[in-house]
Amino acid sequence: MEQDFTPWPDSLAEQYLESGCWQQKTLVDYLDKSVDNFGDNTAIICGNSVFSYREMRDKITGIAHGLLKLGLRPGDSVILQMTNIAEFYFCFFALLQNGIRPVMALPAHRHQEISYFCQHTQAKAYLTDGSPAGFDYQKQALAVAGTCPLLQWIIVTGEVRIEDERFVALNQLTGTGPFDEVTPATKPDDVAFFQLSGGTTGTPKLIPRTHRDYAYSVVGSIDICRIQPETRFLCVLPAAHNYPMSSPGALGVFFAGGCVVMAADPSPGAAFKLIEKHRVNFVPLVPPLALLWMELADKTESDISSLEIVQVGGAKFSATAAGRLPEKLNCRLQQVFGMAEGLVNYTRLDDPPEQVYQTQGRPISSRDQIRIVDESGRDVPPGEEGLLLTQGPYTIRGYFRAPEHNARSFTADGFYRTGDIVRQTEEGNLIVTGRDKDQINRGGEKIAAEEIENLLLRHPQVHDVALIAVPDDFLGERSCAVVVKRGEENLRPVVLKKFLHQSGLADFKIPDLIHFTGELPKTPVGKINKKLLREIYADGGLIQVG
Ligand code: AMP
Ligand code: DBH
Repeated sequence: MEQDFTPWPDSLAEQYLESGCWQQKTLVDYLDKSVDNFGDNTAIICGNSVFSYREMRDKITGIAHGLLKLGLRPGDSVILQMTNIAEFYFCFFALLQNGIRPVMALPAHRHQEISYFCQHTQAKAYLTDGSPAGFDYQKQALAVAGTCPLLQWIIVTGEVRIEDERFVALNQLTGTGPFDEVTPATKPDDVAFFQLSGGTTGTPKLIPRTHRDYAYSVVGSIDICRIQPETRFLCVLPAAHNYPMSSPGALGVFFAGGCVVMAADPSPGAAFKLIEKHRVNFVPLVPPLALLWMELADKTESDISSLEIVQVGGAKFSATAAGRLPEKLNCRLQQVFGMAEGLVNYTRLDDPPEQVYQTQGRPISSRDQIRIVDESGRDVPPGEEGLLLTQGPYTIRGYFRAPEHNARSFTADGFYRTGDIVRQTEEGNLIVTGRDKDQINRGGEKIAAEEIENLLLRHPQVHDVALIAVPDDFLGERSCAVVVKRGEENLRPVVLKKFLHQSGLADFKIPDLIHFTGELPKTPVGKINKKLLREIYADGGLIQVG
């Protein structure tokens, strides 16, 4: 039988329970504690709308009722895909309270990804934006429904613009209240939702996270990041991503009684205005955004002096840029090296500056176990580079319904193979030095090479292809497809890009560069030699190697 969820071994589970890492509380219980303690505090600011904790609670209760009225039930899966709007969190908590499991799709995901999530989880509903600027999610939902017969409901914020009986407006579904309380239909050890892995294989991987493991990582992060009721957090990264959600993320802010300011537009100009207007003091960024902010900080007319802590994570931030950030943005820097599978590392706010600039920090918990090993799985000597393995109270033991991949991604004793190459300093901090997984990290956006290669191989004029990372000053890495053409006819890069776009792939996964070659170099065992390809194309394919 396909494994939906791989439990922790009993001996570890007992330790986590006895030591108090795992609490008998759901993520909704933590929010409700804030509703009790900080009911009148502002929880969310989104455009001109402001919601106190009590108002947020009412919204959640209304939606929870509405979802039950539609016939959705505990254990059902749904797709949650929204831009940065307050409804995202209302729907998230309403689903959790009912024991309905959202797949945390990103706004950038398109037909290809969404229909796969629907099919893989047999999703019954798809909750999305009704009227965002820029992209028509309603139209996309209709197309997805066409290929996913199990999808019964498409729930949209704003007005329904498509005549189809499966479409319902979120407002219409929930009415205005007052509402009775909804009996929570979920337990601390249940899978609460599915996070997404950047992946390394042909199909995206879903990460089942339980209430208690996720709550532990969030609560631990609140302490480390010093989140308090006074925290004013700007959410510029996609809200569903694990990092702005949980490290400490919006959940950390909600559980501490602080305020989350939603940024619909991630451009620095718009973000700076929000910082000034709402006196934002905390923000998580990815390296390219941090670089952009640093460049524009002294040119902006907005007053961004309220910023106290800027986090940078998701991809390697260079020590040089890190060293400049505090002065440029007049704040403290925290580096974050995390993964949706679990383990999160932070530099601490009172670490000496060189540790904050040069390392990616250390784990949240002393119960996070870390091993740094060589190719044969033996521990490397202290301070040396190796592959990072980890297990702990909030790191998964298996992906959702992926037995073959699980056999490769976890060691026999259950350590997750992160695929990251790191070394550990004497103080215990990790420095990420490389990667041993077939993935491109495009400024924090992860691309699984095999997924794109498989799609390109469907094009009649593509005989063979390898997707590799090439260095980029701004993004850190860009993606480059090296293609061996079939036949004599001309084939232009734009044709392949269009082909991928038309197959409904998220834009960030479309190769930045496409090069044609006569043959792909192979290793002695006959695999494509990506290491050599990366060397050849590092400089735009101009240097000759070997
Ligand atoms: P995912 O497993 O898709 O959630 O992506 C997590 C991966 O992002 C990690 O395993 C790293 O490869 C990468 N990553 C995240 N944060 C950092 C960081 N601060 N420095 C370097 N790589 C990072
Ligand atoms: O890249 C990530 O996935 C990531 C980065 C920082 C993450 O999941 C996190 C913190 O929790």
